Amino acid sequence: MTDDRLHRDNVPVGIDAPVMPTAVGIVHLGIGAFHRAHQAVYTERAAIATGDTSWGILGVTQRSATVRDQLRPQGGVYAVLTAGEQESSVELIGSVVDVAYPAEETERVLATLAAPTTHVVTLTITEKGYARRPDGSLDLDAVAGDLEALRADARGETSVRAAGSAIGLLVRGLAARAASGAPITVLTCDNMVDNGRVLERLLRQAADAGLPGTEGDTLRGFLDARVTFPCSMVDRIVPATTPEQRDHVAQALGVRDEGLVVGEPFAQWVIEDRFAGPRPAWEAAGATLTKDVAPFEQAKLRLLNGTHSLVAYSGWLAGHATIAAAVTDPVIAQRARQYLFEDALPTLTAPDGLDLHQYGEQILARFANPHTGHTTAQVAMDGTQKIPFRWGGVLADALADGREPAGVAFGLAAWAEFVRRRTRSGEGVDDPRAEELAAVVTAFEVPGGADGLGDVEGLAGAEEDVRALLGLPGLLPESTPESFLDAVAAEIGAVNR
Ligand code: CS2
Repeated sequence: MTDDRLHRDNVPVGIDAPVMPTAVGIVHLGIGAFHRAHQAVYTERAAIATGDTSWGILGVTQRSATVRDQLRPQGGVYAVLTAGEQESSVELIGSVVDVAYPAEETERVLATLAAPTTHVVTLTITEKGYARRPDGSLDLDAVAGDLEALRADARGETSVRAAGSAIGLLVRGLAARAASGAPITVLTCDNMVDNGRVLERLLRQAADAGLPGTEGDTLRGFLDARVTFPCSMVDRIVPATTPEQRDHVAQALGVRDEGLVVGEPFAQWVIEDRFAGPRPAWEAAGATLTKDVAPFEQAKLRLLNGTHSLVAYSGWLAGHATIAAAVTDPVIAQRARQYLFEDALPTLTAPDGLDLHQYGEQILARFANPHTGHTTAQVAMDGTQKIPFRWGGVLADALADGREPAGVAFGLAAWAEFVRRRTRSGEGVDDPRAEELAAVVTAFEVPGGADGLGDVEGLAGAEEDVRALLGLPGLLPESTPESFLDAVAAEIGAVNR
């Protein structure tokens, strides 16, 4: 096995050389695997198609330095392994120029956000990165340190404080840019309904709370006149890269790539055409620019992500490690179809030119691709953040239409059972509201457990736990009737086969 590291100056022969950007035009907040397998690839291909190399990306990590430490020694270059049903391929991506870790490099990120050569900020910070309270407003406690830093920046304090959140970093970067007033587009690529509007609202709340009164006039005026927040829908299945995949690609390339990402062959990007200034020609790489993203976004969130979550929770409970194994389990496949075609699809208006039935079938086929290795545990993360966007709208619309969606009930029972089991076994769940979830679950004493946590695998007390979990503020629409909660409780047996 080779120890030689992939680098801009060490590109293996027999593979297309990556693009060498000549400037940084984009700052990307939240450089995880998804960005590297999606927007960075579109940016690379747009540069190849047009010859315009001025759209290099400065990637910004969130809480850890891992991606910086993977990519900086490689000059930003990494490989994408596309894992198809029939064949796989590897390509090199050079659009990421460097990666910054805010805990150590906030000053550099702020300066790049303010630089006149930067025209676009993109974000993939996941649902929880938006620091929303259950009612959707900005969690001011979560960004308090950043708002303090915003005031310190405004006072011209010379030592720059490290940013503690993406929203905080962004509001400070925009405040720094407001001085020159150069227009900028802030383009969120996270899986949320009306993602651009959500981000704009939170950002304005941060600005108002951080710089109230006349102190904030310049920033507010800048936001009103020079900054846009388009919505966008992104799609590509991108699992966490495994050490085996890294070894496999090292063997194929003859150099080691610590920044390798893996994705399925399918990719889609639909962007609201509302830019404040210049942008890359992403359409040259296959992106769709449109006036109205909402129908695409709704179809994707409700059909793809909603089904994904159902398959993940019920699959995990049935002992399936991967989405591909779960979705080919006949019981789960049947409930996934019920949710997709009977619950979610009738709530949607098809975007122009899209056949929703075909789209639904294609989604199920994509999930069944065993080569991506996407795990049920990965998709099961952060349920409290995802459920309102994926199932909430389907549930509200179906109820308004006089239907109680049986697939949503099954999905919710599977989520609640997943939380109950993982909490009672002591493993816990990966969710920003995990403590709240645990408090709800352990509030009920369950007989039968020597450890005091109760009978984990059995169903004693399950109904109390499940009903209490569904009552979590912000999880289900206000209009949810008691009879639907009964329907969810009635599925507990089915998710525990
Ligand atoms: C998944 C998404 O992890 C999840 O919750 O549903 O990451 C999904 O793979 C992507 O949105 C596909 O575009």
